[in-house]
Amino acid sequence: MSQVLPAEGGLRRVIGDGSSAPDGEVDGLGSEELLALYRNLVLLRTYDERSVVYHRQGRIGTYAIFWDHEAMQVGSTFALEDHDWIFPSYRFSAIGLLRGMPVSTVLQWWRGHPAGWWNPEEYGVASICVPIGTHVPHAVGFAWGSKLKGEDRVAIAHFGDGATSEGSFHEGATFAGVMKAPVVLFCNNNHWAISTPVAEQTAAPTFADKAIGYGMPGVRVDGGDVLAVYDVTREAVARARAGEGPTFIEAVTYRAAPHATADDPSLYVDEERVAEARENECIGRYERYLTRLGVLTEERAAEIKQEALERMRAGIAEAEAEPPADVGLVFEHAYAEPPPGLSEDLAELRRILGE
Ligand SMILES: Cc1ncc(C[n+]2csc(CCOP(=O)(O)OP(=O)(O)O)c2C)c(N)n1
Ligand SMILES: [Mg+2]
Repeated sequence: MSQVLPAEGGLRRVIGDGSSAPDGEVDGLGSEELLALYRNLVLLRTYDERSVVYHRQGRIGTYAIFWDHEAMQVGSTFALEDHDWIFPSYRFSAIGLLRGMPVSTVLQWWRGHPAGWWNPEEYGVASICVPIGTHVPHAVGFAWGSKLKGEDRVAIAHFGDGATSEGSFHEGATFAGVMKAPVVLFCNNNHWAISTPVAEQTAAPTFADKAIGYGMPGVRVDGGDVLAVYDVTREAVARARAGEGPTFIEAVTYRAAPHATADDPSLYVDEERVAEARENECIGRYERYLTRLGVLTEERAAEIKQEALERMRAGIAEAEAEPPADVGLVFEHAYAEPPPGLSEDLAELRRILGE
């Protein structure tokens, strides 16, 4: 097995461009696995594109778009065992679909319906984390705890470039290094934290350079190359499982969509780089790779896209068929001993809602 190199300058890449950059390959992936990766990429892309439409139709709330971030989610999840745990940020909200979570569950999360919260043990996927970086110590603590219990589990935490400026990231990474926790710190460097560019986020040459300060290897990978992401994550997971401790992965991409449905990036984004990123988006690249390999035909690709679309249609129908949640839930579980007046507030709310 190859070694993860500390803070490589260049990006790991497997998929070529069909001309001057040659295609590589990854050990252990036959055509069935290569197609499974493709199916998962398409599922996430379809989820994302439909969600933007559902948002515009008023059927889900504000939504954090992950267009062209699919390769990072699919490649890294494919490198895990089923009993390993994933700690996602809001950017990777639908990563549970790769673990068999129903589409309707994730849609309900974005609809603010309690049915959008799942039991993490069921899928090995923790709750979607909205506060930036606070799930990094959770993932590290989970991994360290698993190690103490003699379990064979690895945890992976997904966060953005901006999250590396947070205290939670620092605390989690410090702890992971010192305790040799079996964790993978997966940083999606999409060059933006809403409108803050990476140059204002750190003075370090790369985010992977930060790893050395925590005593762990840092590796940089092309975040749009699903096979390279799989490969680096697989190495990091093997390292963690072998008791050698954490790895920091910097997966590099350029955010080609707004931060979320409430954002207007035309005020700050570099349009030329967006155009370049859209041209080179991760699914098209992988489709062309599979076609060169003779693994994918146009008909097969069309069938896979149709299947994903049908899953989404069924998912939104299922979500919308669910009765609205009881507003009383907002008041429950907040206090062990509810303060006086809370029951009056609930009664007032019920009156306003005509219940
Ligand atoms: C603790 C905290 N501070 C601020 C915010 C507001 N906020 C939401 S997304 C975001 C940017 C995060 O950027 P990055 O970590 O690069 O992740 P990306 O959105 O690019 O995936 C900020 C500052 C928040 N959610 N939590
Ligand atoms: Mg970012």
